Amino acid sequence: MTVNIRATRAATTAQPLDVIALYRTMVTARVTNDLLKIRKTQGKFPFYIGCAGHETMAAVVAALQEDDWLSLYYRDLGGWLQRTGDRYGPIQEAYSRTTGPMCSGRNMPSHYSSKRHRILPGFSEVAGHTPFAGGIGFALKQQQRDELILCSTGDGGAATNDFSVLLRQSAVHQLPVLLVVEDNGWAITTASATQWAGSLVDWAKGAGVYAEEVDGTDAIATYEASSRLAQHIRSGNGPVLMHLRMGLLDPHSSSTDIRSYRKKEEIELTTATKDPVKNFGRWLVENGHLQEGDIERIRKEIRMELEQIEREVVQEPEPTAERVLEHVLSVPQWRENTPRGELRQLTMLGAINEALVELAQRDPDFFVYGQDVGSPKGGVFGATAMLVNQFPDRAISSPLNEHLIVGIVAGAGMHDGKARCAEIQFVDYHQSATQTIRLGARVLYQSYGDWSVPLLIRTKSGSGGGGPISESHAGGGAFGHSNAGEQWFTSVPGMMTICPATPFDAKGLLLEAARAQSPVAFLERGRLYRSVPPKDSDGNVIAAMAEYWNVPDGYYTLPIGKARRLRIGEGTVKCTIIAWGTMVLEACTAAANTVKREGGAIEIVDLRTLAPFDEEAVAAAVKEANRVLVVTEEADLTSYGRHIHSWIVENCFYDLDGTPAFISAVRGPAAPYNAIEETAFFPSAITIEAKLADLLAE
Ligand SMILES: Cc1ncc(C[n+]2csc(CCOP(=O)(O)OP(=O)(O)O)c2C)c(N)n1
Repeated sequence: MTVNIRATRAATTAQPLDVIALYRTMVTARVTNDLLKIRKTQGKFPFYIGCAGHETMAAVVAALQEDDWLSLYYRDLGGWLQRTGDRYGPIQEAYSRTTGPMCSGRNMPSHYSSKRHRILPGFSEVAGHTPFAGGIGFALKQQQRDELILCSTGDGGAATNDFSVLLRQSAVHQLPVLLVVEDNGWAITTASATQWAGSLVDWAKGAGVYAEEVDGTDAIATYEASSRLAQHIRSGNGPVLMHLRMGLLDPHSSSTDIRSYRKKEEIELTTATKDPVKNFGRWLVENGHLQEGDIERIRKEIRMELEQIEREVVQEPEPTAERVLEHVLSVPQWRENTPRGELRQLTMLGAINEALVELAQRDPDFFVYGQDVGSPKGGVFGATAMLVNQFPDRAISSPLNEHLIVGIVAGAGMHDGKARCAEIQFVDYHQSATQTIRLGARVLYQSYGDWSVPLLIRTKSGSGGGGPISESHAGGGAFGHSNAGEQWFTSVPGMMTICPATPFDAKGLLLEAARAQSPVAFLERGRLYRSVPPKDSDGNVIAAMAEYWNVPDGYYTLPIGKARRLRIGEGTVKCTIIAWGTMVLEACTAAANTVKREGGAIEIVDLRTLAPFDEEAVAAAVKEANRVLVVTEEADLTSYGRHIHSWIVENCFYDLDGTPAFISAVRGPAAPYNAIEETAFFPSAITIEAKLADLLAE
């Protein structure tokens, strides 16, 4: 039955609403909740977290358009049902069946997600989804769409850094975002008074986001407010926060005993006054839309339907063990191409500048987002200077918040499946964004291939502040500006890590990385930004490397996951050095000096892609040389370099005639600023040459 809501309350722009359909959806949510709660108790599956008290989210979603986006949290079964009409999905996920539309049985129940229905993946990390929602909002605004995104979390979720990031993203860029805080008074056992000081509405308004408190136990009031607030956003008035006051009718989850932390009287009062399904049923009867007897009849009907659905679902297949590694990572299929453009000698910075302009030329939606990137200087290192010059609106300066940057770029990528570029000034500072990066990398696996997060993160890493490698020391990057960084990204499943050593590779790999569907960390070494080809100690340029300073004009790509094998000297290969980034240049110098003195050849395997690395090339090089040295500029702790070293020990042991050697930075927290101490911190051509001498003498 359709009711013109305008007639029920004054001064609202709400559309006519089918109140009976909405009621049935809310009852379906409650009955599903009650059924699954019991099944968990009966030991049918290990965990359940419910929606009882939060069914009004169906009314919030009902007030939106079908093409609006949703980013829901685990209490939003009502929102799921209202958007999708799918009653099977929640039961399939509870029983972890492959048919589950959210995670194909891979995640706990109640992690709502559906690309088809524009529902972003939910995470167990409370409010972890919220920075991604800001990115969707950013893309919607960039593309001047009439759509908005609803993003919900609990009162505990409102206290997270992630939610503060969403608030700031929304406020600073005036994004079309409806932030909903579903305040049921509890975050497990902690009362909401602990989550924020004063008023949530005032907090949001102080940040520049219009906010209202709404009675979330009243479906009609919630629908009306949602309609009006959605209209506010759609009219270009910026984001809105809706503080929805509700009650939690069940314990936190199937793992929590409600009586252990809540008083009997409070539970009874909540049940009597804050049950939105009961309240809505009463309203429907009082207003003549239903008879008293309809309430129980509808509940029973729905219960029978759900039990039938459950009988079908338990017959559906469970995942097989064989699929456990499916949808971990999506590496772009490289299309062979021959660079045809004119060759020019460029620095790595020049090559990166060109790649970003190429990307902007080829895709009107591509942008670079990060601190200072939109200034005429083109970011602190000048990597976006050409972009600013040629496409000023595609180099967008951000607030000083790396978490915020990653959320915007990741969410914008999820919007249409195309990577944009986040610039993080120094890799050390990506750390506030770690959770968002890890979650982004997990999405493909978690959603069993439904969602992916194309996200290209460029960042200056390793020694050096951008000066030429020919400088006598590593550049004085010191604490906060010289971490290598690979140890942070290569340990994230679902992520690629690239670290070029030459301008030619930097351009070709950056262009390929922008095609990826999984997140990519693109590590740009500060000492390589303006480097020249390496030389031996007599000042002779090493020809095998020098050619990679010649960069073709125009578009070309290089394959991700392929190393380059460089041979220095002639004759038998005495040793192979596995390196990447700056250490490739240092290794070239060390190798050139060594073969000049001792004859023969030394091979350098420039990994170029660190994850997934080229196992074939490493194994072949070790097999040929029978001696290996791994060089990394990471500190000597658990590191990516140690991983490569251990892989060689495990997989190439019988090809080795000597101890597999390893050189890294020392086991210190970060490179000191003073040149003498800094030089002692990092490996260099000198330390590599000394190690080679030991190795060849073995
Ligand atoms: C980042 C993070 N910290 C802690 C937890 C453990 N945890 C799970 S739910 C929850 C409470 C969330 O409370 P709230 O946001 O108010 O939502 P509610 O469950 O009350 O609806 C906590 C602390 C988690 N999952 N994620």
